[in-house]
Order: sequence, then structure tokens, then C-alpha cells
Amino acid sequence: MRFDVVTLFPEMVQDCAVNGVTGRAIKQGLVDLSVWNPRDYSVDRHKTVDDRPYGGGPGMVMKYQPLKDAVDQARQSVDVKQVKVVYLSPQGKPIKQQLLNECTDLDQLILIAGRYEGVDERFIEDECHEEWSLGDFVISGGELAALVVIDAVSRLLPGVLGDEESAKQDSHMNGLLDCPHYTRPEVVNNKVVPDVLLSGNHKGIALWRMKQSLGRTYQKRPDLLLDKELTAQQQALLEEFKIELKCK
Ligand code: 4GX
Repeated sequence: MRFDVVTLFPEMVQDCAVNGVTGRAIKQGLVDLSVWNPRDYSVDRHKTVDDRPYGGGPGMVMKYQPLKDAVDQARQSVDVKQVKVVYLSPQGKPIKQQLLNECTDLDQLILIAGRYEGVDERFIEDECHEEWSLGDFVISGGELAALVVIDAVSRLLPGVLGDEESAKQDSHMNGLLDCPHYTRPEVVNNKVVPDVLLSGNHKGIALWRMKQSLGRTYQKRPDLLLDKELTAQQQALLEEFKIELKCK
């Protein structure tokens, strides 16, 4: 899969993406990343990419033309079918795992990382398919949001994670939070590892983990359970969790 980021800070994106899981995916050729600086497409001698807002007020607005030309170059640099252009902003649709899962079918995802107060609305309307948000808070530019998307989508692509670290076990992949994890030693601060995890009973371990996932989701993110159909077995496990909670 191919990612393109349109950004005034291309080094910020490149330098970050070369590390860890995304860096490995790029080296293995499973992911391609290109960056496009609107400043390179500015046509005046000062390389202007922003201007004052119509109607007045503080801050600057990114101009249409340098952004449009940068996106056009990103599009023309590869000949692929499934392309999506996404603008990252606090006005966007909140990013959820499901939205990112759907991106794995794309050939090319072009991410627009804005700076200043925003970009000319006509660019968003006419050149971007969707507008996405990390959440209800403000960061100083879209680069970190683009990096979040690249990281979260890359780890879903076949071959990027090994079988051991498979994304299937992650929180949110099944609409639930992850279960607790333990490693050696068996006792820390007088707390012991739950018996079942030492039992070697794989069926029992799987059931315990599902019960903990359901229980933790119920305790920490009850809103997630409203969107989810539980199986009869899952409902029973959650009821057990609630009873055990009262006994504590
Ligand atoms: N999830 N930002 C975009 C530029 C901007 C300013 C005003 C539209 C209107 C953000 C987020 C985010 C900060 C990226 C402002 N765009 N991006 N930038 N939350 O806060 O993705």
C-alpha cells in the first residue's frame, strides 16, 4: 500500500515513519511513503503557501493552488485504482478502528496535513474525499494525525506484523478492550498472577481472557458495548464478571 502525505514539514513525517513497525514495513516493500511539500508548488518568488483570511481575523489560511498541485503530483506519481484523499482536522469524522480496517483495501491513501488556522474550504470540498479527526482536541498541525493513520493502517497489512504480534489480538479489533497481561515473576507487590494463566488449560485461558475483555469494556468503556451484539456465551461471561466484581 502506498501513503502520500502533503505537508509543509516533510522531514517530520519521513523521520518519524522510518522507525519501528512502519519503518520495517517500508524496508520490506509492503508500504511506500512519499511526502509532497506545497511550498515546492508555490508559483511566486517568495514561495508563498498561505495568505490572510477573507473577512479578517487572526491567523493564516493555506492557499488552494499549492495544495492542489501537490495532491495532483501525488496522484500522478502512481497509476493505481483505489485512491482516497483525506483531510485531517478537528472537524472530521472521529477515527475508529473500523474506518482504518476499511483502508487496507486501498492502493493509495493521500493524507493532507494542514498548518495555520486551516486550508481554503474550496480545497477540502473539491479535492478531498473525506475529513477525519483524531479526536476532540487540537494539535498544531496534521502531521502527527497523518502519522497515526499510517501507523494504524500499516500494522493491519498482510506480512507487516509477525504471527506472534498479530493485530487480531489488539484492543478494538473485535470492538472490545484487550484483556490484562502478566509476565514473570509470579508475585509482584503481593499480587499473584491469575491461577488459570498458569494452568495450561487453553480453553479455560481463552474463556478467562474473553471474560476480562468484556468486563474491562463494561467498566472502562461501556459506550462500546452499546454498539456490539454479544453472543449468549459472551453475555454469560459478562454476568459472571459482574458477580465476581460484587464479591471483591
Ligand atoms: N485530528 N489539527 C489540522 C489545521 C486546521 C486548522 C483549522 C482545520 C481547521 C487534528 C485532529 C488537529 C489541528 C490538524 C489543526 N484544520 N487533526 N490543523 N484533532 O487538531 O486530526
